[in-house]
Amino acid sequence: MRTTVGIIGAGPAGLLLARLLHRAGIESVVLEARDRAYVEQRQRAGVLEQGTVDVLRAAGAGARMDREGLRHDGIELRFDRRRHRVDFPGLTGGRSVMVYAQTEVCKDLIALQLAGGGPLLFGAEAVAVEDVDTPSPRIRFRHQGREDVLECDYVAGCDGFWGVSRPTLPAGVGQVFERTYPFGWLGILADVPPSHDELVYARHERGFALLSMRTPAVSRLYLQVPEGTKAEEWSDEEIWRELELRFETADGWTLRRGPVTQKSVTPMRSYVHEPMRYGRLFLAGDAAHIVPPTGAKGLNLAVGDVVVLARALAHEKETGSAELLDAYSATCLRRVWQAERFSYDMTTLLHRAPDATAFEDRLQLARLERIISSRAAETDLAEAYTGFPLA
Ligand code: RFL
Ligand code: PHB
Repeated sequence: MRTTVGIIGAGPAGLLLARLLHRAGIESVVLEARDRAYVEQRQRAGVLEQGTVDVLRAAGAGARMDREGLRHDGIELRFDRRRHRVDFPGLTGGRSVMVYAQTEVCKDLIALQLAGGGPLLFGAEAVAVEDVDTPSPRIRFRHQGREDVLECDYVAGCDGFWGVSRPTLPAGVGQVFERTYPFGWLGILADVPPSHDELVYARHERGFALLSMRTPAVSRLYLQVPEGTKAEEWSDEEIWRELELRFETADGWTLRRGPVTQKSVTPMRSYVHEPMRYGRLFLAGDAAHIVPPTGAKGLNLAVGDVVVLARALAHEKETGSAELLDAYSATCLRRVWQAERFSYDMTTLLHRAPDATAFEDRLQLARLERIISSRAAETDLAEAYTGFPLA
């Protein structure tokens, strides 16, 4: 098999890249290890930045998002049993975010790809990426019990943190910047209308909690839990009780309970691989970088990367110049590091480390007080949350 761009992974990065390339008249083939149902049901991100929304619309993938997505003009910060709303449009000159689940973004992009894009193979696991430092790289993959080869001009490694692309880089190529956290998130999906119409980020002595949503009838909630916790260790009753404690306010706010339909634990990590390119292999999305979910940036970064990559490939096709491809890594990393910084700040602002001292507790509260009492500090948060320019 032969194509121009071999794309490994049908997460948001790989699917959107295929779509953008198709619209630029560039051929691609997408290889996805898992089956379609798995990709469409894997619960993950929920918040799309304004820039991501604009890109999806321009790519022709915005119709259902515009019908069913929920526009959010703010978030609530909750601490000390008090509530503070951050007004995004008021602070940023009109910007907002969209709550529309990653599962739905993937469903929309898969439907478009299958209806009129290039090949998208499910159950096709890339096992090796070869010759990326030559003009004709190859992807070896397994599909329907057979070994096959995809020959291409470029390889896009969109295969997430655990994929094969990054590990195929020769030892000594590049540098890793990493930080792990001594806690994770226990996330639940519940069949109950969200208890608040905007996301609530709660800082509590018992740990962080987040109220989010999927639809007007489905809530998504998270609890900070110790590293290594298994979801089964928590009964539904214990989860609701703990959420109530952490969200409690002085004004009598109440949390609505409902049947829990899904439960899982996510570890937290900050990670960047530099550079994001080696020869004709371009890493995009989680394959190149991870942020802790507190800043809601992972999916949005993946979108930013593939916009830059698609533009660079189109530029090369039109002008013969590799100038933008050569700048790919540096262009993406500027935005990546801003998201790393913000996600780290939000995480340390709101979570309670197991070894936190009384001094650090007071500092956290002082940082929160600063945000709610200074328009400059609050604007800083609102600008970062609604998104940095796409490049
Ligand atoms: P993905 O989504 O991991 O997709 C990679 C795909 O590659 C496939 N794959 C392979 N295919 C073929 N051959 C191989 N050898 C392969 N190895 C892997 C995998 O099966 C998979 O389908 O990466 P991508 O596209 O870079 O997208 C990144 C996002 O998924 C991720 O950053 C976000 O989900 C992060 N994230 C959030 N991001 C946001 O922007 N806003 C949020 O509100 C938000 N919340 C979250 C999150 C992530 C979470 N978890 C579970 C990590 C909340 C959570 C709980
Ligand atoms: C989600 O809805 O899954 C979600 C929302 C905001 C975050 C992280 C996850 O910061």
